[in-house]
Amino acid sequence: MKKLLALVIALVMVLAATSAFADGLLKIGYVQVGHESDWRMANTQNYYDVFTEDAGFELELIDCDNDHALQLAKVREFVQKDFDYIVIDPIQTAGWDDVLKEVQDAGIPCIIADRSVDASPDLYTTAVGTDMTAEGVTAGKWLEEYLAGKAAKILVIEGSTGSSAAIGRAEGFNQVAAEHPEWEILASQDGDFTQNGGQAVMEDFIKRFPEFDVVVCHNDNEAYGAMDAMDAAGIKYGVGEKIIISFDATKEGLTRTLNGQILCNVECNPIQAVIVMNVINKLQAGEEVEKFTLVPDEGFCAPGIESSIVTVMTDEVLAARKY
Ligand code: GYE
Repeated sequence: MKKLLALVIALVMVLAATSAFADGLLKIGYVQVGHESDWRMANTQNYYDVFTEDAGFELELIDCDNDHALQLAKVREFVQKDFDYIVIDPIQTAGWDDVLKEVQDAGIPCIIADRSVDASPDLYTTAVGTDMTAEGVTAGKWLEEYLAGKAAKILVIEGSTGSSAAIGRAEGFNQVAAEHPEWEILASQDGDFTQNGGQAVMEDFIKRFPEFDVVVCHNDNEAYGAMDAMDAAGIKYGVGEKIIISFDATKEGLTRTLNGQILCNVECNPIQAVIVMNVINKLQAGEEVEKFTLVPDEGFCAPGIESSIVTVMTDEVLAARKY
């Protein structure tokens, strides 16, 4: 009886194994940050558009809703299920060593996408993403040119605390601010990359700092929230008024740049899935891949502003925007 049972179990296991590979599709597990912003939704859609069955993939994308513990648990689940590749968009930079080691020990190639981790690069296969610090520098340099020596009181609505996107953008902007004693950063607070978060922080700022000149928002959705708060308080923004700087340069964000509401919008390109797919295809072919593949991006400013740092917005630029 025992022998029969063992035989049945063995048979089931063989069948399970064959059916997993019978379709010939590569199993890709993607732990996505969440659904906090338009940028994120565009990034998720891009993965679904690229990692199709026709292209030879079976994609399981998990929306981790900004929950770091859930993200770790889902990576471990992918390991248990023996996925072919694991793609991680890390909610936060910290706390990755153990789980990356587990993925490595299981022999599963691991790609860090979009945001970065604070772990040794030896612990993952490769990374794909933008340079968030450079984005912060671009915003700072644009402001430097625009203010041309004028003093400014600055408020910052940060992205999610502990994320490389927020850390990098703050670092880059602060590098430029450090060269300007006439700039004063009044406050910097987490708006969690959401419209509601941006609005709540701005409402609070308006009460605490009635006099300010610039609001730096770490993404477009926070900027929309900040605009709602300023509208409600009767505060004007645009050329000659309060200055709004934003990041992401989504279609809606650039619409508001073209119409002069957001004066500077630094792009962060969410269309990253093709680059990740190319990396996977190279690894499949046994080729070497770079440790880091940069997704390039650029900055934009409102019409009527001259800039040597960013591109001045036009109808054509907006029309060509895919996300
Ligand atoms: O800027 C923001 C999103 O990680 C670069 O996360 C991304 C950031 C993006 O929620 O809108």
